[in-house]
Parts: sequence; structure tokens; C-alpha cells
Amino acid sequence: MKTKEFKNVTILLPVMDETYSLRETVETIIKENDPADIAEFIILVCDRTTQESRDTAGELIAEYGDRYRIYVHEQTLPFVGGAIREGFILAKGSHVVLMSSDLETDPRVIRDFIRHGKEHPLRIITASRWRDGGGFEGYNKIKLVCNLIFERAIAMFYFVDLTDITYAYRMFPTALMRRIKWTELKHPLFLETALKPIRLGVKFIEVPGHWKARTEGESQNGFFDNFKYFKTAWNNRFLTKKDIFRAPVIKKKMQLIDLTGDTQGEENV
Ligand SMILES: Nc1nc2c(ncn2[C@@H]2O[C@H](COP(=O)(O)OP(=O)(O)OP(=O)(O)O)[C@@H](O)[C@H]2O)c(=O)[nH]1
Ligand SMILES: [Mg+2]
Repeated sequence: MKTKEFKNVTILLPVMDETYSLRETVETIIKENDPADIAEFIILVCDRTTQESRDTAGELIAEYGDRYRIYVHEQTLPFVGGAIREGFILAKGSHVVLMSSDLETDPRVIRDFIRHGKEHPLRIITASRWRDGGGFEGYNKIKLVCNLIFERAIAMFYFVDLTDITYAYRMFPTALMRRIKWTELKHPLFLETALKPIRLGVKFIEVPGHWKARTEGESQNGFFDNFKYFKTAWNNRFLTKKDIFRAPVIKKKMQLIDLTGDTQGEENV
């Protein structure tokens, strides 16, 4: 299935310990966008998600549930990558947004995603902190230098002119996400969601995004976890379309034959 046009967008919100940040994320998106453009909000939770976060999700549903489809999904696959992968399967929108609920992904950017998505429905619209108008606020200095070097190296390695491949803030055509065979379950899935489409030749549009350090809760990604991105970058570099796409589901007519050999009927499988 191909995405021919932008109809509406599913917003995926993985949550561990955010409360007011989750609320501000949802409310900003509601305030700044046409309700017709928002298919739904899926709040992704796991057994480690705090009761306070769950309560916030419940309040949002109570307050906005009559006008917006907002629901909580209990993930079954582990970790944040697992949550997002389930979100891709559940999404009903023509497009789907990968973001956080800790306000490190500025919800005001969604408006730009939708604007560009309407013009270029087949492309991935991605936020870049390294573009004019974007930036970093409260980012660890060592991490910042490492990030710049990694961004440049990875762009060269993949022959693309993207400036921020590691920022987990993008809007994708949902059908594309469903067709891809994902492998990562933890934070490296964020990088994988850029690298596999790049290998497929999907075009990207970058819009500026301002990253601001979270003011509540804790990152689930330790400093040394960042080194796992090297492995992801290497593992995806030489994949072909055949490696990346899921095997197609073959639908064919099957004849049910009883033991005596008489044809009993037909069924679609
Ligand atoms: N449902 C669910 N949400 C998660 C899980 N791990 C993290 N999250 C949420 O996913 C979002 C991104 O996670 P963070 O740990 O902040 O990751 P990050 O901001 O990309 O990484 P850093 O920049 O290194 O902090 C946050 O809103 C988290 O609460 C998980 O296992 N399950
Ligand atoms: Mg974060």
C-alpha cells in the first residue's frame, strides 16, 4: 500500500515518568493544529510507567476524549523501541509521528510536519537541531561535540545531506513503517527509523527543531548506551530492499478438500 496523500496523523507518545510534560505536549498539539489533521494520540505505557503518568493520561482522556481519539496502549514488546514498533502497527492515521513526552521534542514542530506532509506525503519529515532556527538548550557539552561528529560521519557513510539523523522526532507515512522489518527494541530503534528508509531511497525534508532538556523524570538512555548507535549504523549500511521489507503476506484462494477428495468450498486466507 502506498501513501498517496496526507489524511491525518497518529501521534505516538511513549511515557515512563512524565506528567505535566505529557500534558503540555498533547495540549500544544491540540491548540496549534486543525482537529481534522489529528487522527489520534496513542500513549504507550509499560509496567515501569509511573502511576502519576497513567493518571495524567486518564485526565487527558477525560478532558479531550470527546473531541479527540486519545488512548493508552500497554506495550507487550519490551523497551521504548518495542513500544514504538507496536505504535506503528496500531496507528490509524495516514502518517505517524515518533516523538517523546518529556518536551525534548518541541510539540510546536508538529504544525510544520503537517504542513510539509500535505505537500509531500511520501516523504519523511524530520526535525533537525542543527538547522538554523533549531538548537540545543541544556545539552551536555561532551555529548554535543560527539553528536556533531557522529552526525557528520553517519551522513557521509550513508551519502545523505541530512544534519540530524539521531533526533527521534519525525513524521512518516504509516504504510512505509508497517512494511519495514524492524530489529531494534531499545533506543537504537530511533536511529533505525532513519537508516532503513535512507537505504530504501526515501526522501526526507528537514525542519528546524529546538531541543530543550527535560525538567521532570529521567532519561532511560545512559551515556554509554549511545555507543550502541555505531553498531546500528554499521548493521544497516549495506542492507538491500529485500533485507528491509517484511515478506509479503500472500493472499490466495485455497480449496478445502475433505478426506474423500470432494471439494467443500473456498476460503480466502
Ligand atoms: N512506553 C515506554 N516509554 C519509554 C520507555 N523508555 C523510554 N520511554 C519514553 O520515551 C521517551 C524517550 O525516552 P528518553 O529516555 O528520554 O530518550 P531520549 O530523550 O531519546 O534519550 P536521551 O537524549 O539520551 O535522554 C520519553 O518520553 C520516555 O519516557 C519504555 O521502555 N517504554
Ligand atoms: Mg528524552
